[in-house]
Amino acid sequence: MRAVLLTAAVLAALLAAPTAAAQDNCDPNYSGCVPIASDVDCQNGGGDGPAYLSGSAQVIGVDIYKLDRDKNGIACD
Ligand SMILES: [Ca+2]
Repeated sequence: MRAVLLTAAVLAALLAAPTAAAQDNCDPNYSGCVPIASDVDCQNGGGDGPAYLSGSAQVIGVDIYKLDRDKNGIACD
């Protein structure tokens, strides 16, 4: 019984995994290409990186990098 539950949990995790690999290191939470990194900051902001977004991007998922400070759906605007 435990093995069945474990298998189900692994399958669910795999199905829920973002399909980011299809987009060459672009984070699926944003349209436009926001890099996948431990942290991403706006190029013109005062953030410490290690990755930066040049220009803006639309938030289509969760703003995991907190790039949309004014919550209007556009990151780094
Ligand atoms: Ca914004």
